Amino acid sequence: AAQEAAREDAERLVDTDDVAAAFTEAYGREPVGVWRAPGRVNLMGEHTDYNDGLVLPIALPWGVTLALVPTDDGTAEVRSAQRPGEHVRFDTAGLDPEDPVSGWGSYVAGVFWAAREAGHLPAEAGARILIDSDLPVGASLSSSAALECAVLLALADAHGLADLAADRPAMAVIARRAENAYVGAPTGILDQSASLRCTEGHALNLDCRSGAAGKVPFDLEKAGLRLLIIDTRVEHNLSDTTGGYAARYEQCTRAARELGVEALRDVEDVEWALERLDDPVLKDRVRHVVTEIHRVNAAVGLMRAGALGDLGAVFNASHISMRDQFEISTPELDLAVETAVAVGARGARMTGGGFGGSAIALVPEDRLDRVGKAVTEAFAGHGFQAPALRAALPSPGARRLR
Ligand code: GAF
Repeated sequence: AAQEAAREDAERLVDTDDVAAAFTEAYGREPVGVWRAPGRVNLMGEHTDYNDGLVLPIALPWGVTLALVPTDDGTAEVRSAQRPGEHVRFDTAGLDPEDPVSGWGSYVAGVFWAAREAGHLPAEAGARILIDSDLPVGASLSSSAALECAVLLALADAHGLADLAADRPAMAVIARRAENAYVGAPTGILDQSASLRCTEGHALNLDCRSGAAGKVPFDLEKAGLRLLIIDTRVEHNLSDTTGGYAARYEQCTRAARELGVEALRDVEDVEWALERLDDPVLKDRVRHVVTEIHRVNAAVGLMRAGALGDLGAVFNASHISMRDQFEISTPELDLAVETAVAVGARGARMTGGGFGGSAIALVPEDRLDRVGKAVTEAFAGHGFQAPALRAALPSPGARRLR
């Protein structure tokens, strides 16, 4: 019962009217609208995006909801229900990536900066914003991208930037630029694309080089399956430029240079590449990226064939590659994956950037409770803090709610 209560609590969604009402209370006027951008889990294709490769995310039911009023006073004020008392204020024209707004406000300021840099947002465009979220932070479920995308979509709609509002791929590029150049996290295009371009009931088969994307049906209910998200509650931080994420980015770039290819996407024959590299670490990184891109194609093929249960084997292979070749897993993620599979999941893998965060498990409906219970018990047995468990269906991408 406690586990059920914890799951229901984790699945509680922010109410649209509550966000609008909180805005009115904070600013003394009604918002012009309410927007929402979801988090994501990536089903396959990890650390392939910045190698020009393929990814396969779904949007989550959880995300960032915000209410906004556009202004033309060149200032922005932002409040968050999660951080009461912290009022972020900045002049929109004076934003400078060399001296960024600090803390969570930097994601919001970064979007203003990047939208202006791209020539969409006039200098005097400001806003009053109230943010609420039902998406955990640091769980590798893309809370940063959800915040960026919610702000950008709301600005595009409320300031009448019609060209931008009609172009989701262009919006993803701008939201990524906010994160890379303003916040300073060297991430790829996966998370922003997922939040803006995913559709309900489908995974997004995205080619990160061309930006082309296809909708892949992912009908878990028809297949009698559930996607269990196991949040280890070990927080990861991608904006740590000295950390593991940035190191992987650098290693992949170096390997591509040594191989004389534009990006690791261009390696057609993994043995060819391994023969040409000396550094055993770079060999491992290349093996992961090249095989992971093939696993995206394998997963898409199985999904299109309606063979969702068979995805499990591809999940398992991907996890082993991330654990052993790319070295981005943690003891908690490994335990979550191994336990889930041992008690009946069809397959499991860590998802997102790694070094903490969440794993996903493909679980037959009638084994969902058993898997959740076994993972919780295994964590307790290892002295790890209790994981947060959520079952998710592929949900709609970013949208205006009212
Ligand atoms: C993080 C990054 F933000 C993405 O760009 C992507 O590289 C992912 O890790 C790993 O696939 O979410």
